[in-house]
Amino acid sequence: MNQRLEDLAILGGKPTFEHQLHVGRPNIGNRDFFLSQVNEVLDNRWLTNSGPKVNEFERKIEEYIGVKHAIAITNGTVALELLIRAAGIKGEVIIPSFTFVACAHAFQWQEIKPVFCDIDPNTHNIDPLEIEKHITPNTTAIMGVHLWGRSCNIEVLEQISKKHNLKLMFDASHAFACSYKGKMIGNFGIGEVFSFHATKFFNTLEGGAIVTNDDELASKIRLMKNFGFQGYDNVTYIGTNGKMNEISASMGLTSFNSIDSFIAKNKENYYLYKNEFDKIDGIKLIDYSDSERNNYQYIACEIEEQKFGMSRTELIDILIKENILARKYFFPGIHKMEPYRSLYPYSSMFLQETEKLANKIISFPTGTAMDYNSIMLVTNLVSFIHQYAGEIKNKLQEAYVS
Ligand code: T4K
Repeated sequence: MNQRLEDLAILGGKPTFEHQLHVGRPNIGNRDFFLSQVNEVLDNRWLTNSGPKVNEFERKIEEYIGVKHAIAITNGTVALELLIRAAGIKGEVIIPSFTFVACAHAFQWQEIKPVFCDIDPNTHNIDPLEIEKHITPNTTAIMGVHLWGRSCNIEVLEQISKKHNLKLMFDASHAFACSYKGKMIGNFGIGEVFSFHATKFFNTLEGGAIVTNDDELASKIRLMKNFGFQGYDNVTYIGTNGKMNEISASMGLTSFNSIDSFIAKNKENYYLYKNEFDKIDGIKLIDYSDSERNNYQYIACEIEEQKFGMSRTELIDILIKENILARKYFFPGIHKMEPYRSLYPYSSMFLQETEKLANKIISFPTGTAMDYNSIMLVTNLVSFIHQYAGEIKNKLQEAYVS
């Protein structure tokens, strides 16, 4: 643990961690089970195209979420594109800017205009009170993103979409195994999308799923993810290749076996971080509601520069030198990235809360790769940095000038 300023790696000391700590370090379930599944896949000589592992994985998701249809897809981004296209969303769609860039790409890729709406600073999710000012005659849909796994204000979004005859869909990439008012996420809107990317707490290497209770929409997506084939030689619809392969589904089945322990570990990590960060002025970890099911997969904090003593960016620069790869999810906001910055240059006017949050958010490493000792080292270091923030900044300034 750093006792002196000179011990900080940014000031010439040895990094706290020999190896890098990552925010998205994958959770790996039972290796033997996974390898036995892979062996079965190889023995079957059925590697993709709705094989037995994908079918089993889809039925497991349906059962877990209590939803009628789960369609396993190559990744979360293609899943979004497919749901958007199958639902006939066109023109303009209202989405938050404070999220991962794929949320906008999935629309813009299909020449649908993403219209960026501000967030509620308390929830980090799309602010329902801001939505109506963005509705135009071209608006056809709203997409909420359950950021950090905390659900959007679904009830109010349903009211708004109903009032204006808009489709409502959700990006639930962060919210697998989470609930809203006791009902599992995945049951809302016309459909919802999960990401099972390696960095998600529940992974299929790469992967995603579309879940819906709409039979017609589900059949359409099943066709579209397989080039529109309805049986051999018969294409009935424009489609793409969005199929999950059998090895990814095997990883999904493996992740299912450990899902409770992954969540328990994330929860334990979350409360360790919370306990320590609550003692430090100027750093606030997001809350998860005790009355909902949560996966606790993000240790997302806000840094109040005045109280903490330095900015989020200054803190991250110091942590990276210590081999703690904390991230600025989701800086700077999609509207400030290309092509959106050039296409929609006036978006900033409506995104004050998004911009404020993007400048103070920081995500810390968690998951099964983190243990008690490493979390205590991280939190003690953050506490030390806070305590000596002024001195550290002066020393960095001196080093910069000389
Ligand atoms: N919607 C939302 C709200 C999303 O957050 C995402 C994805 C999507 C849609 C799209 O879903 P997918 O098409 O991805 O299924 C990462 C992930 O790549 C991305 O899936 C995720 N959101 C986003 C929040 O985070 P990057 O650019 O930060 O990834 P990268 O490569 O920097 O990895 C993050 C950290 O994890 C690094 O420190 C390295 C570490 N890592 C990563 C991988 C892949 C490992 O330790 N092992 C690994 O295997 O986007």
